[in-house]
Amino acid sequence: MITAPVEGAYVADATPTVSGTGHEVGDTVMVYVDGELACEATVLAGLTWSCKVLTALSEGEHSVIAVAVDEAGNESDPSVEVKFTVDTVVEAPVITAPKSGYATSEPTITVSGSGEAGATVTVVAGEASCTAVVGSDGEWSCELTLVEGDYSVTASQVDLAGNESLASGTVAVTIDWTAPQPPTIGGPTGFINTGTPTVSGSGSEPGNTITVSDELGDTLCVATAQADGTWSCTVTVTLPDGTYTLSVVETDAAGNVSDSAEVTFTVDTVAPPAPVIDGPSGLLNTGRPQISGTGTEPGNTITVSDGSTTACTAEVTSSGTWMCTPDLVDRDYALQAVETDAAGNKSEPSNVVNITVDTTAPTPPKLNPSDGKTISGTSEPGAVIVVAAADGLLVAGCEAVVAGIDGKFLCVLETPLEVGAVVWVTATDQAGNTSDAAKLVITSSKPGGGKPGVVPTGGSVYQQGLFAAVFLMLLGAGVVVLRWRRRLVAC
Ligand SMILES: [Ca+2]
Ligand SMILES: [Ca+2]
Ligand SMILES: [Ca+2]
Ligand SMILES: [Ca+2]
Repeated sequence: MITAPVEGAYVADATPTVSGTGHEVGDTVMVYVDGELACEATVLAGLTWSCKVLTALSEGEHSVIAVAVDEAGNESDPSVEVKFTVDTVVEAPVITAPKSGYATSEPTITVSGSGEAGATVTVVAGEASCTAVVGSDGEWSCELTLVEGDYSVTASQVDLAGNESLASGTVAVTIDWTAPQPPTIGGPTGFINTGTPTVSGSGSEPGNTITVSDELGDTLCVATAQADGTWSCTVTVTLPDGTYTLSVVETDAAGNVSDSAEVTFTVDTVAPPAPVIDGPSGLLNTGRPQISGTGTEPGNTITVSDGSTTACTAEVTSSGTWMCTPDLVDRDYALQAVETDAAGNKSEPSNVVNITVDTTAPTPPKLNPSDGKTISGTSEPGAVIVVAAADGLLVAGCEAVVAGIDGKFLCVLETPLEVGAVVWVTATDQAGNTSDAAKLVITSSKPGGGKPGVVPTGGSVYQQGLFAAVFLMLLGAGVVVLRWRRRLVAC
């Protein structure tokens, strides 16, 4: 009879050894596999025999019988047929669950997959392992209990014939039952002028999910923390104007949810009304005028501009007024103001205020020779000419004469001056800038006679003393303030 392989055995050898027992020492045993002679053996002293199949058998089920032949050539009845399976192959099992990248806060995970029916699968993850027998459907599963950490889970199997497989592909699994820190929020803060703000932050665990919710708990947007820990998402519904406190939580891959952080801001999409510039306007003899006006909302910013150039900025006071002082060079300006609220909403422009800055004094008047009865000469058109005596007092009849559009002027003295008398003549432009004084010596008793007594200022003016006299004089519709300086003119 055949004692090996046993009925139903799986053998991992394509040329298995068949062995058995006989009845007479020296008998020859003919071993037939699937009806073909596979090998011959001799019954030994212990009445045992064995021989190794000579030609490799195919994978799969086979049957074997043995027939004994004595020295006389008599054949026995065949032995009981034994069926066995040759199996020299085993593939690595496949892990189908969990998928690589799986993270959970549960300490126990079920690992399942496919393998060779009947094989024993061993799953390893770090120090932990579990085993399972592959069912007839080719499926298996077992449970691993793990501590927190990142794992590479692999499986291998040993089939019924004893063939040991290589390891399966690895599956990355994370066990994590620690909640993240609440997210750090960067904004928005204060006033914003959009109802669909972008909420952002930093310092989160890369890959974590950031969820922004309103006071009712409804989700407004969701972000994923980037590799550098930053995140941002734009609110997907339009928030009406108002103040909001949104809560933000961070959820890790294992589903652990942080405490919530809060972000508070005010949505304001309404622009303020246009402000008003009160003044000043017109001709100015300073480059630093105080521009003032009224606004609407205290704290708002007023920007005064000339075209696209900002002249100055101011804040609307609690009383609704504002004032700022620009630095302007001599030229014409058309100033307008815009009011910007805290959310950045800009009003329509204000009224236009035209100003002309003129800080340049005229050159001293050019004086004609004088006979002491009239003073004449040329200056800047429109300038106010003032004639003063050596003692600083204005000369009656010549207190204020306006140069014509050709620049010429002439005044008649109420009391004629003596030959040799000295007067000082200044020109004040329409912006109020006063020239240096020109000196005139009365040189002739005849009009236009004698040598010119005028010494227009050249490069040799030096200031000997400064007499400041303020004269208020009514001129046309305005009051012109003149400062008169006495200067010596070198001849
Ligand atoms: Ca196998
Ligand atoms: Ca965690
Ligand atoms: Ca507003
Ligand atoms: Ca001027």
